[in-house]
Amino acid sequence: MRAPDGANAESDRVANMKLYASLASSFARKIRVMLLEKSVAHEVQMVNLWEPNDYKTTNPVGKVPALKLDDGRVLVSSSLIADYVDARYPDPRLIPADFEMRLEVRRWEALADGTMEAVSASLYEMRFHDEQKRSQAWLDRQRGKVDAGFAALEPMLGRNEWCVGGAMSLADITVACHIGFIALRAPQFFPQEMYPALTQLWKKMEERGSMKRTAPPPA
Ligand SMILES: N[C@@H](CCC(=O)N[C@@H](CS)C(=O)NCC(=O)O)C(=O)O
Repeated sequence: MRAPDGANAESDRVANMKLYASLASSFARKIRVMLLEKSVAHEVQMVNLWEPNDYKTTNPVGKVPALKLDDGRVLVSSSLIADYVDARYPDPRLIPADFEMRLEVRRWEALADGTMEAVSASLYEMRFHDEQKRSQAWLDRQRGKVDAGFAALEPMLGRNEWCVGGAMSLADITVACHIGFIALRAPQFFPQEMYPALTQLWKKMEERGSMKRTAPPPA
């Protein structure tokens, strides 16, 4: 399925690149939101990760997102793609140029991505193993990472309006995309009452047009 994800304003910049995503992926949503915030026109190809397909010819590790550049190279990993998108289309900057601020944004992103990866590991265990074959030790290990991840992020945000500095950045986008997925598909991993600051940021972010246009469908 193809969807014109970015193009609805005359001012949209034209780019010959193709983003591989899935409707539910919060890692892909990070990039979709970035491109929309920057009004960069682009093509999106939705990949059904759970049906047989030839997607490995594009991304050998079979994950979304991937970004095919106009010279044919394919970038994999949302963090690398985010770097590329922000450097190539710096208006508005979502990864600050200042070294310390940049480090903070990347620190937030890595912690939020790592927390989401532990949620994913649990969901894959439940998807691929019947109840009798599931490893409770594995599920407990992942749950410990999720709880510690959110417990670390909550005080980092505290009473601040944004994760880093005085403006929205990739950090806010990453946190909101991952919480958005978890709240919809696996709310047991994010008890909202335990994380009021993150919950408030996520809800504020969901009001943005870029987030509304990329909201994941219910399971
Ligand atoms: N570290 C990767 C994680 C991407 C990821 O885990 N994507 C999931 C969808 S949310 C995926 O493609 N899963 C399919 C698989 O692992 O086979 C990134 O930041 O892009």
